[in-house]
Amino acid sequence: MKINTLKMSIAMLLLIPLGMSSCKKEDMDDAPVTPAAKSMTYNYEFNNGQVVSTAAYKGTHKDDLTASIKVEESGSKAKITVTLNNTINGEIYRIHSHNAADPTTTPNMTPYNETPNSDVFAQMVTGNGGTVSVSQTANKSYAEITGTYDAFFVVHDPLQAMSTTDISTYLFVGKIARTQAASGLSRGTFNYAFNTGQVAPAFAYSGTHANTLAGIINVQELADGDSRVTVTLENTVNSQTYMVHSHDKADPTTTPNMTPYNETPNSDVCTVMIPGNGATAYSSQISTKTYTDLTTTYDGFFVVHDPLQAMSTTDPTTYVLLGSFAR
Ligand SMILES: [Cu+2]
Repeated sequence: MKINTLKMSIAMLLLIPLGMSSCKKEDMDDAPVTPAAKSMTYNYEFNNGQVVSTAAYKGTHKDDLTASIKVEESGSKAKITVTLNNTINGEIYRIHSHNAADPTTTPNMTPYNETPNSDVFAQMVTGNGGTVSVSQTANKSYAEITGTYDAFFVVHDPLQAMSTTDISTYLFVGKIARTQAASGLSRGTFNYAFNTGQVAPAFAYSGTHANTLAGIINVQELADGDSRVTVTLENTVNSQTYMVHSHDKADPTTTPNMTPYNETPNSDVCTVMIPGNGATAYSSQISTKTYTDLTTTYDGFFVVHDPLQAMSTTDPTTYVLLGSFAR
């Protein structure tokens, strides 16, 4: 009995402050409260083959573009806002919701209707070099859009003819308004300063090109095991074309001109031309080598040839950038 009474007293003591605070709370809650409108944001990675492994984006758009979809409850409807980051100034991006479909029933065996669902989302937005957004209020509720509506979010490439069947032309593809599974695809960034003799003092650049030029290699792992290699050059000379190569390293006692590399570039790794524009310019290609191979075992030189003098494959003092590839 005594023990039970003591327990009750302790319990009552503990309850008193709780009861007091809950009284206060009730007082404050007397004013009517509007429930907050629901909202969810979904992030999308660039199309590196996450949805269809054989259809990673293959085109000339830079792969640092990212996208997000914000769905907001707006009365009985859902307002959908698509935001694109790192857009190209002046290019028109077509952004669609394509309803999912049984591929055995569609004209070209696509797992979606080729005609976008304009009652949900079919918009275009003009890039500005940075972040742009475009919105549409769908004819469906927030719960439908985020729960039962089954469609693909597609951003078409503005830099090539629009296709509704070739997924490798899609900058983004994924189920609309659903959390995207983490792809786990690797991306590496490698920076190169102007060639002042970092590889060998005797190789330091000699010529008239400004030494403000710098380079970046991005290696993006693709779902099918290939890689997308993108080279970005900063402070390029306008109207000059930069030849950008990977030259496999080689034993100089075995090469025709005793170069420590093969004079023929490796076209499966990086052989691109970058048109200078007075600012930042880039180009990319697909390599059949894996991300791990390119960034750990592949042994080559990253070479940017000087566009302001005759190209030489034996004289490294004509190289404006020179370093080990993807290291
Ligand atoms: Cu070369």
